[in-house]
Amino acid sequence: MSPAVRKVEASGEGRFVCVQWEDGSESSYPCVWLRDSCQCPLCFLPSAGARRLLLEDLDINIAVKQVALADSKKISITWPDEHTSEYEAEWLKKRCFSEEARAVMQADLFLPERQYWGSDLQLPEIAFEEIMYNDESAYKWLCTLKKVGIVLLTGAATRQGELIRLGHRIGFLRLTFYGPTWQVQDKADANNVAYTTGRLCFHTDYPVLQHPPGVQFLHCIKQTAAGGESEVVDGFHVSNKLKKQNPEAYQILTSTAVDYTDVGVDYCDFAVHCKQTIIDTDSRGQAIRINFNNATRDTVFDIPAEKVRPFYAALKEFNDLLNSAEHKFTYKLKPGDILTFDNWRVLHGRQSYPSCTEVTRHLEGAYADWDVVMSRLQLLRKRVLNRD
Ligand code: OGA
Ligand code: NM2
Ligand code: ZN
Ligand code: ZN
Repeated sequence: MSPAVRKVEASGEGRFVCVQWEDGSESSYPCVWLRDSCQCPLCFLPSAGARRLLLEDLDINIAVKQVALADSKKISITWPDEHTSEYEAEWLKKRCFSEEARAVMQADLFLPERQYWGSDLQLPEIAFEEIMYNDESAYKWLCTLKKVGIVLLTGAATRQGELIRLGHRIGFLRLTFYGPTWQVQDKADANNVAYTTGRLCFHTDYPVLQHPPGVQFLHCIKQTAAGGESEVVDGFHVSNKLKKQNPEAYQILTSTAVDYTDVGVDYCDFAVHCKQTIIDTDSRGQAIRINFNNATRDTVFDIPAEKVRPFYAALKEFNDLLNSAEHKFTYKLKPGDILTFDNWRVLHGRQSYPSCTEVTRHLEGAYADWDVVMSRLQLLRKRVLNRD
């Protein structure tokens, strides 16, 4: 049921339009925003869903000349220059400026709900072919990926190329210097510590990039008999714990810019440098991205000498929390498994495994950006929930 308007009037010397709804509630809209949001073909290009009106042509002191109820589902405004605008009731209701209404809209757009986890994680699992051909399954996959940060896809073919298919399913993959997809296996003269048989301690991939990949896919094609287990930990959950346990350490990790470096040749030659805080936070102090790979952390360290040891102490404390039995979850990938996870939130690692002349373990990896994943998630949601 779409909302109906009972009454509409100008208020605040014509600088606001006040809508009284049939259910008795009220919404107040600033005139400058109403004029800016005019949906007429002069001000708005429907084929692009975008504003044509130029900021140069917007008077920020504008007031309404006249406001009227076109019908119970539409209001119309005449502006001082005789331009007229119409607004649908439902469109207005969604854009109500009350704190509650804004929170509902923001939750719809950004799906901020998080489910924190520790060693008790019940690793969410969906069949790979299900998400490839069924929209409801694909929707469930991406919702869970956003909320929990990790989903295991099972039953993929044990050959290279399945992640390319997965990339087409969401839109496209993120190309990096390691190629469109990359092969994690023991390599001679490895250009990355991941391409050895060594243990990888908890890390996020690619903090040396200014915009590290948001989502990571690891497809197990071949698994070694001994070792090679995967470990994952909820970096946001652990960040909250650190903040409580040692606010000073948290403050250091959220404010110290750490240098990262990666130099070599792969898809093409590269020499990349970047500064990142280990824990990125939003304006409310919430962790929103972990940027930590001990392997690519530069020996160049651009902080005063007396701050160095306190930084290491803070990083050690974070690393200890990540590795605590309470927080980490261990799983050995089987051939055909594709681990999909939030590379901004979940830190991952692997146990070492014996080196051998033949390849005993082979994962194919790929990245996607959250922009692409969230876009697919929104489109699937509209289709599955049958909304437009
Ligand atoms: C990597 C990585 C995990 C593994 O390649 O960055 O973390 O299990 N690999 O080999
Ligand atoms: N690989 C796996 O930060 C990193 O170096 C992550 C990237 C080589 C594509 C590893
Ligand atoms: Zn207009
Ligand atoms: Zn990695």
